[in-house]
Amino acid sequence: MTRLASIPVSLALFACGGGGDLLVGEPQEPDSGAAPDAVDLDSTSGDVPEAIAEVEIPPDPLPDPSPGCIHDGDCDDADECTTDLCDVATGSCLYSGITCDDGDPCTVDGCDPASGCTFSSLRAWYPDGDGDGYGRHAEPVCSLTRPDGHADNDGDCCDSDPDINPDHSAYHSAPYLCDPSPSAPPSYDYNCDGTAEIHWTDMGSCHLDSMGYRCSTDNGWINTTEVPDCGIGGMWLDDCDTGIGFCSMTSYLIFVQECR
Ligand SMILES: [Ca+2]
Ligand SMILES: [Ca+2]
Ligand SMILES: [Ca+2]
Repeated sequence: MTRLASIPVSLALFACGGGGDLLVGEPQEPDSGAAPDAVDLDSTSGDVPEAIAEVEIPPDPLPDPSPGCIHDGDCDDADECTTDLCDVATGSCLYSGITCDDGDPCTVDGCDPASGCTFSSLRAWYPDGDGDGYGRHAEPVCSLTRPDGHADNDGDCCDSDPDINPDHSAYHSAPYLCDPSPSAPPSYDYNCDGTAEIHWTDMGSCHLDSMGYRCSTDNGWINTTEVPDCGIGGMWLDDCDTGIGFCSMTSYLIFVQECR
């Protein structure tokens, strides 16, 4: 009977006999006295059996041990909320949390690992004593919603008079005193922009045209070289008239400079 054998990968070719016989098998001790097992490949079919090899595959070599960090740049935990440091002595990375504080009492300080410190704003609210919608300059209250008696700005320069605020448009010939700050000097800054804006700034004059026939009037301050300051009175040219070859004032008003 023809035998097929599973053999190690190392095959030994013993003989290539005549008559076309091909004997393949494991080497045998020559003095064993026993005929070696052989595979007679002189089969009637002529096919050569396929040898089955059992090969032991050695394991992959172990990766090189990590050399550890050498400098801070070797350490990165991909967290923007930590400071990445290398302990050179041990080769170990150290990650410590950062402090996020913008010093603004009206923000909530936080940290996003992807982007770092975050400061979400609360709104600042200022006390509004006269209820005109404008708060006075003072320490704000920080809140998402408006507390009673507060405004979202500090633009009121007199928080005891609801008529004095940035919306005020009229000019006045007399200053105001703001309670409860009697020590503050009188002010013409009715619209709280920090300045006393003068209302009447034109200088007056009468003009005769080049032909000498027509007289025109530039209304404004006369008999002075400077525009009067707030609350200061003066002559205000009202009208001019034409004579023969001349142009002269015919009327004037007494104005008191207004400011706001
Ligand atoms: Ca106010
Ligand atoms: Ca006011
Ligand atoms: Ca003003």
